[in-house]
Amino acid sequence: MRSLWLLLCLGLLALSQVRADDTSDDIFGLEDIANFDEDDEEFLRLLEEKNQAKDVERENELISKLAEVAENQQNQLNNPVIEVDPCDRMHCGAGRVCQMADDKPECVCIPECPEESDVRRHVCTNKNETWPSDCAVYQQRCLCDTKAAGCRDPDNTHLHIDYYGTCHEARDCPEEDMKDFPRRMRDWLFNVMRDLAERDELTEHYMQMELEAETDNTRRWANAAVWKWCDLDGDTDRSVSRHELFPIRAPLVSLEHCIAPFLESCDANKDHRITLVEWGACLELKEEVLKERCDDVQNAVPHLLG
Ligand SMILES: [Ca+2]
Ligand SMILES: [Ca+2]
Repeated sequence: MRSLWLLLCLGLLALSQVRADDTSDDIFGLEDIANFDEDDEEFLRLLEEKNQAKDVERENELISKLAEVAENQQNQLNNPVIEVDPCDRMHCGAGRVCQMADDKPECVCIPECPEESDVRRHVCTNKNETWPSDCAVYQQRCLCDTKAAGCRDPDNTHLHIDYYGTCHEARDCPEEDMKDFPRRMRDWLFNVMRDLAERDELTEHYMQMELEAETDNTRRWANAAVWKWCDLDGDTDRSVSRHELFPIRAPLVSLEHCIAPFLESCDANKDHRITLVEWGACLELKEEVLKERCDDVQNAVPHLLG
C-alpha cells in the first residue's frame, strides 16, 4: 500500500507541475500518467496474487500439521502403549523364575517342576542319586543356594547332573575298551560333524573345515577334533572346563562306560581344564596337525549327539 501512495503522490505532483506551467513541454504527459496507473494496477494485482498464494501455502501447512496431530492421536487410540512385563527382560538361571516383588522383578526358585513320569527324563546327579528331572535338580540347588526350607542337604549347592537317565551301577571300562576308545571317539566326532554339515547346521567356517576333512585324509580327525573342542569351549577362553564338557558327557555316560574315564584322562595336568594340546593328545592326534581354528562368531548352540 505504501508504494501505491508513493505512486499517487508522484502522479499528483506531476499533474500540478503540468498545470503550473502550461507553456512547458509535457514532461509527464497525461498519456504517461495513464500508463503509470495501469502499471500500478498490474503491480497491485501481482502483489495481491502473491499474498494470496502465501496465505494458501500457510493454510496448507496448517492443515497438514493438524492432520498429523490427528493421525498421531488416532494411532495412540488404535495402538495403546502395551505395558511391558519387566520380567520379560529378566534372565533367571536354571531352576529359577522371575517374579514381581515390590514392583521389582526378581529371580526366585521355581515353585514347582512339571511332573515327570517318563524314566528317560530322570537324571543322575554327581552324588549318584536319581532325580525325577533336570528341573528338580536345579530347583534343589536354588533352594540350597538361598537357604530355603526345601533344601535337603546344604551340600546340594554343588548338585549337578552327571548324566541323563536313572543312576546305574558304574560299569568299569576294561583296559582293552579304553585302549580303543580314542579311535572310536575320533570317528564319532567326525561323523557328528559330517552329519551337521549335511543338515547345514554348521557355520560357514566349520563347513569349510568339514569339507577339508572330507577331501584331505590327514585332516579328517584333526578338523573334527578341533571343531568339537571349539564347540565345547562356550566362553571362548581357549580351554574346556569340566562344566563345558557337560554337553558331551551327560548324554553319553549311560551309553559309553568309557567316556567318563576317557574325559578324565584328557585333563593330563589335572587343572580341571582341557587345552587343545591335551584334547589332541587324548584323542591320539599329533600336535602338529592341531591348529586352533575356532570360529568365535558361532552361535552358542550346543551340539549334543548331532
Ligand atoms: Ca572355556
Ligand atoms: Ca588341563
